[in-house]
Parts: sequence; C-alpha cells; structure tokens
Amino acid sequence: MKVIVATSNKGKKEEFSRLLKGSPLEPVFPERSLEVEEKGSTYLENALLKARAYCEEFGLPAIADDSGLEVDALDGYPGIYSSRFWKIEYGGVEEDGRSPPERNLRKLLRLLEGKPRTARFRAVVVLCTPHGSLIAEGECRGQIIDQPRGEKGFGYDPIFIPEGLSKTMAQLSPEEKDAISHRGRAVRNLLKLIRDIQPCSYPSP
Ligand code: ITT
Repeated sequence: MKVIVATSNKGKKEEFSRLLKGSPLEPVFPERSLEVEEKGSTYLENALLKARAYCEEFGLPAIADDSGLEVDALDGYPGIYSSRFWKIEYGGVEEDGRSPPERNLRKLLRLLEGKPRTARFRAVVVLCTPHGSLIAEGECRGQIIDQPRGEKGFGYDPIFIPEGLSKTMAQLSPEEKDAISHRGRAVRNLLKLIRDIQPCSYPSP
C-alpha cells in the first residue's frame, strides 16, 4: 500500500524511508510539504493533524509522527515544543545560534546547567486512512551531555546518549539509530499492529 510521508523534516523522511523498507507500506514523498499548524496539546493530536492534512490533500493514506525530547529536570520540556523550543516563553527566547536546531541545543544546555541529565525521546506515529487511523508509540531513554558530539542524525541527536551506549545518537550509524530510536520502535510497533490485524476478515456490510 502506498503511503504519503507527512513531514517536512529531512531527517525524519530519511528515517521513514529506511524503517518502511521491506514492509507492506511503500513510502511516497510529496513534492511539496504542507504547512500544518501544530495546535494540539499532545503528540497524538499533532500527529493526527499532520497525517489527516496530507491524507486529504494527496488522496492517499498518510503516515506522520509527532515527537520530542522530554527532560526530567525540565518537567518534560521541550516535549511537544521540541522543534521550536528556542522561541517559546519557557526558559526565555534563545537568540544565540545560527539556526533553530542550534538555538534549541543552546537553550537546553543553558537550562540544564547543574541539573540532572536524564531524558527520553518519544514518538507517536499515526497511519491515517479515509476509514480511520492506527496509532503506535515508541520511546528511547538516555542522558543529555554538555558538548555536542557527532554529525549524523538531526535535532537533539548530538547531545543525547541512549541508555547503555557511550556514543551520542549523532555518532551512531543510521541502522544503529533505527534499532533503538523512539521512531524506530514506534514504526515497528505500527507494522506489528498491521500484521496482527491483517488476518481478521469481516463480513462485508
Ligand atoms: P514535521 O512536523 O514536519 O514532521 P518537525 O521537525 O517540526 O517536522 P515535530 O513537530 O514532531 O517535527 O518536532 C519534533 C522535534 O523533536 C524535531 O524537530 C527535533 O527537534 C526533535 N526530535 C524528534 N525526533 C528526533 C530525533 O530522532 N533526533 C533528534 N531530535 C529529534
């Protein structure tokens, strides 16, 4: 089944493409991305908003994720605000840094000075079809470090060390990241859900 990948984030596009390889879902990348206002107050609401918007616009089932980094010492922030953390009121607007991802990192490290470092990435993945939606989740626990390390991945990857490892997410190969990441886990859970419900056959209405 062809599915539109409902994201404008280049890093997520690459991950979805790898994670769906060999699965019943064939990713299709639209030529233009949609501006979807993330006005929900949960990952699930925002993932549904994105997936529904793409599904309606392109007339195909759509897969989206809403994800974020939750830091224990910051009461779960940046959470659903992860992509725009630098400019939200919590912790003050960060003007230092050349790009939004760099500003996000600087702000997080500033707020975490002298604080405990435990955190988790979370992802809620939604597959939206005209008949309804399937939802799956994944998380990856770890620690925030002081100095960014590594060039791979995106977002907060250079300052996040997954539990049990000594490298940051940005130092892992794409396959190593997929094996333990929140998005990898969420997509595999979604694929299990599809596999588990496939054998059911319902009488036609
Ligand atoms: P779309 O809404 O178009 O998918 P986005 O980047 O705005 O792109 P989100 O609203 O879900 O997506 O925000 C997720 C943010 O959380 C993302 O921009 C990163 O800052 C962070 N994040 C999520 N997954 C991550 C990962 O695997 N590695 C590093 N940072 C991640």
